[in-house]
Amino acid sequence: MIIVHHLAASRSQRVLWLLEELAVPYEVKRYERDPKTMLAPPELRAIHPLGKSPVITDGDKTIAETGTIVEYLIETYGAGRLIPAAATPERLRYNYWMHYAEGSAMPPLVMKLVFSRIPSAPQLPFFIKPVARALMKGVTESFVDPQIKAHIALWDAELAKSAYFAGEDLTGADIMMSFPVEAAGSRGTLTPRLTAYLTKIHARPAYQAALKTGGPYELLKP
Ligand SMILES: N[C@@H](CCC(=O)N[C@@H](CS)C(=O)NCC(=O)O)C(=O)O
Repeated sequence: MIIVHHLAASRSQRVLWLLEELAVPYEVKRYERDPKTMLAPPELRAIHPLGKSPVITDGDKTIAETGTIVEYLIETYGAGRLIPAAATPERLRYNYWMHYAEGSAMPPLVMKLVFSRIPSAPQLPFFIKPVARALMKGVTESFVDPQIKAHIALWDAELAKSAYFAGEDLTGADIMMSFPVEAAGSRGTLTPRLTAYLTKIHARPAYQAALKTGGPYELLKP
């Protein structure tokens, strides 16, 4: 039985969604975030040394990193589903978005969240807080926000070409991209096309079933 080590309101929601799309049985072990730091609890380090989520175990295998998990599940249990045929233009798009989601899209979104929290960090002396606030605001407005805007424009242009990120069918690339699109949505304004895309994937029975097994899913906001 596959066990998903699932951190509340996190990237691991994608893994539950994928397992529901593939109709593969799984168990969820849910971990709650520390309410002050919002970090994962130390028990997760017993599963994988970094203590991040998602991690899955499948028999004697322990697999971390969402992209690796998504590729593993599709290769092992997909029987050709959710992946375009090899050596097609769609397969290249699939590979690109599969790796881009965590490699390029998430860093500025995480930066925005972290920078927004620095000025209120309890460790910061009170007289530093206004300076930190001004600094973080400056960096966010001059560097992070323009990057996020460029990423959003890239997603919008891709979805102008086809219904999903790697062609006319839902694939693992959409499962990977769902989190950056949701995270960008919770940090600012998406285009109408991206909003419609989110509405479409959220309406899928497998997405809804994953919400039930994963528990409340409200993304952290800056
Ligand atoms: N690139 C990794 C990122 C893993 C990651 O940062 N997960 C977050 C959940 S959104 C986490 O565990 N945060 C809690 C912590 O860092 O303690 C992946 O996609 O698996």
